Amino acid sequence: MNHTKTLQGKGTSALAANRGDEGIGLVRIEAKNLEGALAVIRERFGDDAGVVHTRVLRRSGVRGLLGGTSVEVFVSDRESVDAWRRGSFADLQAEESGGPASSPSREEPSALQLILEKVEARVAEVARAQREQESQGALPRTGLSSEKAPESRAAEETPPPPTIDDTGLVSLISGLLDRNGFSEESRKWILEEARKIDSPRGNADQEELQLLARLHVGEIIRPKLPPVVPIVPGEVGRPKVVALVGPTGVGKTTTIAKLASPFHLIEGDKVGFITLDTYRIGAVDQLRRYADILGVPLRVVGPGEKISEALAALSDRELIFVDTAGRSQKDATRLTQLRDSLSGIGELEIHLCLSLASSPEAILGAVDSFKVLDYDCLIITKLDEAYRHGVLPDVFRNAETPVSYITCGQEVPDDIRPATHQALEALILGDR
Ligand SMILES: Nc1nc2c(ncn2[C@@H]2O[C@H](COP(=O)(O)OP(=O)(O)OP(=O)(O)O)[C@@H](O)[C@H]2O)c(=O)[nH]1
Ligand SMILES: [Mg+2]
Repeated sequence: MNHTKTLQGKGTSALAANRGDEGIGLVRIEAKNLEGALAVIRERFGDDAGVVHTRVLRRSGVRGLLGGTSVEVFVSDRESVDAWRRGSFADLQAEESGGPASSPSREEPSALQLILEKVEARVAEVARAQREQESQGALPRTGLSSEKAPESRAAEETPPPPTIDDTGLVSLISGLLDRNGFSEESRKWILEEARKIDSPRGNADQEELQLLARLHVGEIIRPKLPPVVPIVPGEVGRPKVVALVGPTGVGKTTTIAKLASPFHLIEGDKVGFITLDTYRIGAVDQLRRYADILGVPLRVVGPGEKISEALAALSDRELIFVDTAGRSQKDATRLTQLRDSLSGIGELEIHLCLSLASSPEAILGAVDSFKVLDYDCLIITKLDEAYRHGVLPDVFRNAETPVSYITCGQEVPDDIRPATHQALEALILGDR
């Protein structure tokens, strides 16, 4: 099914298995930079490889948070590359020339093309096999016996492979939406779009049909994805102030520690912490422990105290994270108090943390009730604890804000990644 297999190689390079019977023989190489990738290509293929596609990837792990990148190169043998260029993959080539590397729209169409190519090839294969069978095996009909030739009897007993037709594809898409917990509202508009799809005709196995359905849903939801924005530090004297807000226990304090680590330890940015959470017993100690481990100054602002004093004390910082007490999305009074306590900060970026492990009702409730704080961004937390992610299209539609980060475990600082369109799309479709 896959036309490209990647084998993890040594260091930063990962090499792929070569062409299989059914594939087009793409080989994927990932390296720190283009130079490294080309060195691997030369080593493995000499001059016999053609580069089909390159793009810049964000690196995983903590460094990825800071915009660390690697380069992904797809190569194939010259013969295949030439064939592609002559054939329908010319479109893919044209696509490579423009747009940002992280743009999701440049990735999936090629995957879609790959599977459509394969489905078409299979249709041709089946037709050829049928023609051969007809010309070789069929017994002459005598007209005297009602018994059928063995081959034609076998053909009758074997059920035909499923055919791609519009209704079949739509029902597969509907099943996919069900499995991923999409709301009625999301199902409605996605299926409406799905019915407009002009499906390819032909035969395909179940796995191919499922993949096709998934690719189509990806194409439908892609234009509706929110923008993604990482945190960008300010400067000494004018630090960026970022407050994390959200319902209780969604991971605000832990996420601050995860976020602070790469900025402070890797980039050398001057980071500071302020906590407004003197409400929960142990909350200050929790952040203080992280502050001590990281060597980051912490200021605690108690009830009635002025946040401006804490900000003044941290004016030599470039990035200040503000931890806040978890508030129930149903508690309008406390949400208003939280808004008031943040109002003393001049320029402020508010990130609303939403745990995917919560119920869709609780998540959407938070999206709505925290609007009183006029939040700027979403951070999706606890991806690792969630079973289904189909609430996300509703979240994005209702919040109407960008997404900054996704957290996926309890490990500080590793279990966090910057939001990307690819990650959001995969998430909605049930990946982790
Ligand atoms: N599985 C998982 N657990 C997480 C994640 N982020 C945080 N946690 C855990 O969730 C629990 C609560 O995390 P906190 O950071 O204290 O959450 P909080 O939002 O600050 O909580 P309050 O301040 O009480 O509202 C802790 O046990 C964290 O380790 C995540 O991405 N995945
Ligand atoms: Mg907390």
